[in-house]
Amino acid sequence: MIDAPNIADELAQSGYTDYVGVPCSHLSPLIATAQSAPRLSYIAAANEGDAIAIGLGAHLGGRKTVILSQNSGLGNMVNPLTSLLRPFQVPMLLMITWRGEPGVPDEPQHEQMGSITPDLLNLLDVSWEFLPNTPCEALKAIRRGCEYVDHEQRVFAFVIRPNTLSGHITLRPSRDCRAPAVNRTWTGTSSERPTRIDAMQELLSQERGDEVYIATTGYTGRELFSLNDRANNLYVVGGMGTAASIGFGLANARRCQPVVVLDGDGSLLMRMGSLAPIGQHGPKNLLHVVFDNECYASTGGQSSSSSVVRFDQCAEAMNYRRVIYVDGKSHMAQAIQEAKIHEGPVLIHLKVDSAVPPKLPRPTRKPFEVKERLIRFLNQSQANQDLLEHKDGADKPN
Ligand SMILES: Cc1ncc(C[n+]2csc(CCOP(=O)(O)OP(=O)(O)O)c2C)c(N)n1
Repeated sequence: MIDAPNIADELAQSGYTDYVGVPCSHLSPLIATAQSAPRLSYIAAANEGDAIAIGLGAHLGGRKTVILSQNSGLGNMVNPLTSLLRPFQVPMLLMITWRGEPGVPDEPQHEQMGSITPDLLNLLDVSWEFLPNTPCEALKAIRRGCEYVDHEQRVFAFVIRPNTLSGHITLRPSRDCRAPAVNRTWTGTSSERPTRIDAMQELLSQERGDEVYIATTGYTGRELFSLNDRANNLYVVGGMGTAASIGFGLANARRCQPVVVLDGDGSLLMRMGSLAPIGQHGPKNLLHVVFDNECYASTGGQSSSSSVVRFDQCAEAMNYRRVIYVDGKSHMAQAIQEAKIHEGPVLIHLKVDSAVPPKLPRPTRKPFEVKERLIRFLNQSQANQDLLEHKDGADKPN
């Protein structure tokens, strides 16, 4: 067996100090290590697909993330792996425990996934190897895996057999406090709902100028592109429902960078659980805008189930700091202004008309080019901020 703190030390030497995932009992020693060591961090994602999206957001902010998952969670990762990490060319390290290995007695629910795990990783074109269970070999393997991720800028997975990891398991109770949210409701009549592009225009007209916009799949991203294609935009063309987690990963990695998530009702309903880690970690720099047109406009306008959903109340229940509901054109500008000036996480649930401009263009740059452009923007804005802080410090009398 290998001592989990030794694995964490080796990973830290390659720059991996952040862990995100969903537990497997066989990962407990590593999760306990990540939770207790001062220089490490652990985020409990609601599902493994969201963990990948949080890792992508952190990557935008210059951090390296280890994704922890049981092989059952591979099913939850398939969409973000294929339609998010691949088109955006995002490097990432996965540690996946192997339940249901053929020939090893295990529970019936692990049998099928256990038997296809290596083939599934191959099919997904994810390079992988078993984590050896002798310390010296394991540490060498960790170094190899990290080098692969760095050099190839691709995903690499370690498959971990049960009882490979050891260590003290002190489970830490969560001591997060629930902050009472401020809840505001502005209602008009549904006949005066703005279109999403009008609402987006209002949002952009009130910007500071340094915000990053993460726009969800389909027409939302295309509308943002048509309004203003800039380096601070990310069009989440795949991985439907992951925009909030990507925004959270970035906001968490860059605490001074304002991040605005442009979400849709269909997208958020697909991954509602993603609100919980946002509420738990409470990034102050995150504004989550949900444009609710009560349908899947991008695929032809089929109705969604959001006509009965109050996303603001869901976010309040998930510990967002401020939630705002607005229905009607007349209050929109004021509601957006309120959302923008308060500390996050703020969620604004904006009821919009489902009309979409005709012949909406699609982003002309490839997803990875948009991502690289955004990373350059973020690095520049960090450099400007560092310069400003340095100047401020230099201006202060001794
Ligand atoms: C996992 C997944 N399922 C389905 C689709 C097809 N699809 C693309 S955009 C979209 C609708 C998104 O709905 P919403 O967020 O409400 O935005 P709207 O279409 O109304 O602009 C769907 C279903 C997809 N891309 N990925």
